[in-house]
Amino acid sequence: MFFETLALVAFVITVGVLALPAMDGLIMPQEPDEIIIRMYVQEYLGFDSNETVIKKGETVKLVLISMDVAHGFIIPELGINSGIILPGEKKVIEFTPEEEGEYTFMCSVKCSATHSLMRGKIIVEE
Ligand SMILES: [Cu+2]
Repeated sequence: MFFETLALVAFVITVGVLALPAMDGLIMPQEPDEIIIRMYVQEYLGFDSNETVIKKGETVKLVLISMDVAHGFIIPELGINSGIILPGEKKVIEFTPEEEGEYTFMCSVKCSATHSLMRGKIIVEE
């Protein structure tokens, strides 16, 4: 009986130790980092966060908010396009950068006379 109990205890501990790393992901899922970018007409501010450094291979959530008029958010090189974001609206785009580099983002809606100056960049580092 003693040895059966001992074997059972050893079994339970082994299973527990093996299962722990897997359990960790279940109990505390890794939430991607959020990058909040507010958009205003260029005459006022443009993108409030116009340069962001992120890590290659790590998923991020871009939280895009139009603060005044309708805007859009595109990163042509990454094929990212929010579509129109209406005043006060928020859109979330989740993506995982696969390549290092500097990616220009810009507004895709002609929102003011200086719309074409509305730009920023995301830098993807190793
Ligand atoms: Cu614009």
